[in-house]
Amino acid sequence: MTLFPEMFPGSLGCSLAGKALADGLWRLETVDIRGFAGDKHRTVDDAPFGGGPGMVMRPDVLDRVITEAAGPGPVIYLSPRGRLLDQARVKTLAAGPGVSLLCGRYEGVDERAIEARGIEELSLGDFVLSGGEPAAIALIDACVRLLPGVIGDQATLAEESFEDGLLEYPHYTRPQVWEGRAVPEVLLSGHHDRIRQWRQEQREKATRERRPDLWERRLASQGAEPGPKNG
Ligand code: 4GY
Repeated sequence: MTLFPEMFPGSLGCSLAGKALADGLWRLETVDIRGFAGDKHRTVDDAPFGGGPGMVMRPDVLDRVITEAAGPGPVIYLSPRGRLLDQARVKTLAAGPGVSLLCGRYEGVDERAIEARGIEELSLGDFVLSGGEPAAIALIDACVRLLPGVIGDQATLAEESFEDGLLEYPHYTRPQVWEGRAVPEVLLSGHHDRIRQWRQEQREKATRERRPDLWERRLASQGAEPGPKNG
């Protein structure tokens, strides 16, 4: 549900997601919110009560589009005010019957529409897009790649980040030396146990250094005490 239906399928028409779309492994229906306006000028927004800049999307228009056009599964509004999206939510959505995504523009939507219709609000992160559409495309992409048959190699999915709350290990390919930088020796050794151990250490180091929030959560879930030693 968008004021810019021409933004879809966008990147979802390309690569793995696009092939899966063409193969019928998933479907995308784009609904033009403007088609649910109530007047001849097809008005969907109005000035904010209380003043301030910009325009707000009208709750009556949003109610009509949700009632008449939402599919099976939850209705989700993508905004920086939402709970942070994570891989666990993506997995649940991908396993479900579908999802209806409401894409905001301008200053956003009238809060009453969100409340009254029990709409789930999710955020991709602490930054502001000019509209919900790129976030919707990202959410759909994350779900579609989990659908059976979209990614050929299931090992790729099982091994990746967030399966166990750690970031991925670093990857290397040819050339063996590039701009004076050699590939870590252990990866050329053929010692698969040592390679596995090295990669696990690299994952832990990267998570500790780059995402202390994930590292703390992992320690907490293992019952460790946070602080200078384990922090
Ligand atoms: N960040 N995560 C995000 C976003 C655009 C004004 C409300 C985000 O999910 N969506 O920045 N969305 C805004 C634009 C209306 C949505």
